[in-house]
Amino acid sequence: MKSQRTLVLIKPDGVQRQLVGRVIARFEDRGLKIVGMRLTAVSRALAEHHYAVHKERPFFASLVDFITSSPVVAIVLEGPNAIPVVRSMVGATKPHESAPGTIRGDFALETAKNLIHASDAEETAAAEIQLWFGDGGLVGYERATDTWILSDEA
Ligand code: FUP
Repeated sequence: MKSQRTLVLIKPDGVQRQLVGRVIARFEDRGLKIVGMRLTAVSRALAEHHYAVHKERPFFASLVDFITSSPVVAIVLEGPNAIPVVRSMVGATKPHESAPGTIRGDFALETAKNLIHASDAEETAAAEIQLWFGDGGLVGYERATDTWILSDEA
């Protein structure tokens, strides 16, 4: 078991549809710890950097337009295997392939409005957390519930 941190973005559609609380509640219910969180407008530069891997894809411009169109909530979650755990809770990229019970499978219908982003690997998580929160933007702390959620080795 490996303690990991991962970046989640509740994208403009999630904020506008007032689903922020319900999405965060799923992660809290699972036992993941919030170690960073902020509501923020997204500059084009930040959006282009975040989605740089998709720069050559035909949907890149609309992806950047969309994520800069309205605020997002950026969150860093911590916990054992947090990266794959959160990805599995988020569901497949295309909502028609997302299983019911996942966030996209329960709340989204279109790939371009699939509500949420989550880091997909350790290297991307580290880079994305640095990009969105920089140095010193996170808060590590003990929760009273940690002993009931985490094993002693965590
Ligand atoms: P994911 O990691 O599940 O968010 O998926 P990707 O990194 O592959 O895609 C990032 C975003 O690009 C998606 F959330 C939506 C957008 N996208 C499209 O609009 N069309 C596609 O075919 C693939 C992705």
